[in-house]
Amino acid sequence: MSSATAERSEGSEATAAQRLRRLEALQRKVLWLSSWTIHNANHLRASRDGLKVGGHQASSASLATLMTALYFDVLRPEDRVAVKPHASPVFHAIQYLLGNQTRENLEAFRGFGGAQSYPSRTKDADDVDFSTGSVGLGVAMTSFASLVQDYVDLKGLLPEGRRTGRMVALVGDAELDEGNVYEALLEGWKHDVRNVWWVIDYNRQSLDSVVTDRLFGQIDKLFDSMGWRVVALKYGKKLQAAFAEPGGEALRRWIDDCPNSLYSALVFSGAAAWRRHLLADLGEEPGIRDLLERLDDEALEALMTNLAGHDLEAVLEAFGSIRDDRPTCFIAYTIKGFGLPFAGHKDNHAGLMNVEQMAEFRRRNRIGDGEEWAPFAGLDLPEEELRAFLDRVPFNAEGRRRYRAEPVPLPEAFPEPTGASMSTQEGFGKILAELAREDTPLAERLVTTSPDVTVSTNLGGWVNRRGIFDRHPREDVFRAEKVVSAQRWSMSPEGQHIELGIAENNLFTLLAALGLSHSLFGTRLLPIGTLYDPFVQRGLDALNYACYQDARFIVVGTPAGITLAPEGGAHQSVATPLIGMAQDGLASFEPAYVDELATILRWAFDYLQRDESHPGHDALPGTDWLRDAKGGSVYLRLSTLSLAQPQRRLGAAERARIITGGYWLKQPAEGAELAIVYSGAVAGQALAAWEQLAEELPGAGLLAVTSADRLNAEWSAALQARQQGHPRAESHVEQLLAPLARDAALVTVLDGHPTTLGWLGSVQGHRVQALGVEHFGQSGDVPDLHRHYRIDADAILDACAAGLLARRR
Ligand SMILES: Cc1ncc(C[n+]2csc(CCOP(=O)(O)OP(=O)(O)O)c2C)c(N)n1
Ligand SMILES: [Mg+2]
Repeated sequence: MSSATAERSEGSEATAAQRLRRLEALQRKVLWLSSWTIHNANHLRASRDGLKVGGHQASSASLATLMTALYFDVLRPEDRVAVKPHASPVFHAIQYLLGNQTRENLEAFRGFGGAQSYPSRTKDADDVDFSTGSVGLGVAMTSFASLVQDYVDLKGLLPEGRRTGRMVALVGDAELDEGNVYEALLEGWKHDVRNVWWVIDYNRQSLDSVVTDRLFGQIDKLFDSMGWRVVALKYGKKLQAAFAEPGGEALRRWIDDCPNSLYSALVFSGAAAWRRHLLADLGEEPGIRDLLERLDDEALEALMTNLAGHDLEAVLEAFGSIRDDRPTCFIAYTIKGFGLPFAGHKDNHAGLMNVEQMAEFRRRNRIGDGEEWAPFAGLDLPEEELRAFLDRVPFNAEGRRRYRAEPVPLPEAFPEPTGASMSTQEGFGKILAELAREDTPLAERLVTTSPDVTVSTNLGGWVNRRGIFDRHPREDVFRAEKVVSAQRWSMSPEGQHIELGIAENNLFTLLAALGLSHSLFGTRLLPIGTLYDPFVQRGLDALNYACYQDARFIVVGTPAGITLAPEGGAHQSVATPLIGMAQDGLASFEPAYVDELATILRWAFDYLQRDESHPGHDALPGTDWLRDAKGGSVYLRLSTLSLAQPQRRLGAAERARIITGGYWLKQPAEGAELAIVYSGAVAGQALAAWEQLAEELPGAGLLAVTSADRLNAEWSAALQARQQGHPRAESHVEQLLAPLARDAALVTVLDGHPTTLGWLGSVQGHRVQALGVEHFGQSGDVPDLHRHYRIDADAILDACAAGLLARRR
């Protein structure tokens, strides 16, 4: 070796040692800050409601080392991370040290407007990549985010100079009990996802208890069989060294065989308990007594708890060893509560250090009074050195990592399929097939996905023209073999439909990832997902998760309701209109006619792309209840029942009313005694009833509700505005119902739960007869079922009679 090379290698070794010391110092600080943040929230903020504030010191401690290594060394700005929900305090502490989080927010942890209990894209200020909270969902999200990254990258849609990154999940070991994780794993395998890291915080504890020993052998195999690399991070450097000494092999075997529960109990109990068990079990092994005599209590504890997940050097080595894009699962052995007084105790999940324990912890960390939030207090290294190190952290090098993307321009009008009779589902298919023909910016950014119901939800025409996305080109074998089929399913990186297996959780998680592409990757996508409406409930938590993160997508539930007659009870959705109304971040529509649908779709693509900079609508001061300014996602509940289409050309004002949620299909006379109100596919029945009634009651109205959700939201907003001193605030639905007599009867009807429209009576104080479906479905044909559930024209007329009668009483 030349002397210059020797010097250089000595130099770089010195640097590696320095790096380790700095990271060790920061790790201590991260553990202190995360523990203190929780302590402060529970003990130093005055409680006004007697509720425990909570927070998870033990779960946080478990990940302090791994997150220190990742954020301060391994991660790059293009990487995206889902942090285990209960390690939120560690995340906030790290961002605080990096200058991205304020002390005020930490002091207000779990308080109103403060740092969030669980990392939140929408509510936290410190650059959260993926929200977490409902366990398992953040994990799956990383796999789908990677699929979306490939989708935009392989199409050349990433903005100039932007690099692809790793999608990293920091996973609590008990999260692996959630089925959605395996649904995502399998789907990821089918799509050959790359660049995913799942770092499992294997502390062998969940909320209630210690995880079964036999589990992890299986999990290891499972990842392996899905094509993942599995890296076990089991023993730290101290233990590795001890294993090389006399008696080391026996010691290793003993730890390997130690049941999870016993190991956890000994971690909690400390040195005397370790000694007792080791002597009893290994006392006769050469070298063990020596070892036990040589080590004082502190050293023995440090050795026996030296799992790799708390050994920075071992962690850095493991992360550093990965240089390709193969999905990798790190099983990192850790200790729940590591470094804290309740380490290893099975009941520590929600445990908090008491005041005495915190005083001791403070002493060990050399934190003086008033220095609790000081970033460098109590550390062995000079402040300037650490500051300089933090200034050069690669992850933070480009500042905030959230992107914006310009909205995709939309055509002025949308295709409006014509035909005397059509269902909304058929109309949807035709509109998409029509959009697929043209090379517009909209068609380029549109991406569809469906869990094995692509054809039966009418996406076939779109897919035939735009193809299926696959990282690798694959031919359509049936087509190559000249088997006649209406479906052309060629697969390539250019394809614009992502075909999923039957797993609605995956559909909504993928929509979450596609719908955040503008923010995660700087490329705007306009995603549409389709599924059978009853199975919205199957994916509901993932839908909620997608909306909570403010992902932007259109979800189409079709077919819907009992109008899916022969399919029977389990396939007939009842509650979904209420879900659509109650789900925040989701504007729901149930159009009856195809021109309404085209109007709504055109608007939806615009609504999807709005953000705070949108001028919005200022009719209702003091509230953004309707989200018109900031936008959101859209849910369309569509039907396969063909309806005679009105022959009309909608004007701008009519279109605006469709978007606001309702319009008079038949205008009532001033002072009318009765109106029929309908939503969706029962339009035909409502119209038939109205026509019969019109002979006797010529002034009766027929109100089409295209969105109970938006009508209701705007009404709520108007009420709130008036409560807050804006007397002129008024909503569309109030204006709609104003012409009716004050004591008019309303008969509402839809193929779904009657409460969806029943509230309309409160708007002007009208009496309501609310028709709809309240019980599980039946198989049958549509006339049978409409009659059975009392949503046919006859039942509507009965309700009108009852309504008029009640009025006269
Ligand atoms: C879907 C869901 N169910 C239940 C909970 C409540 N819960 C929060 S943490 C937890 C156990 C987590 O254990 P693990 O993932 O091993 O994390 P650790 O705290 O051990 O690091 C449970 C059941 C939740 N957050 N989400
Ligand atoms: Mg655990």
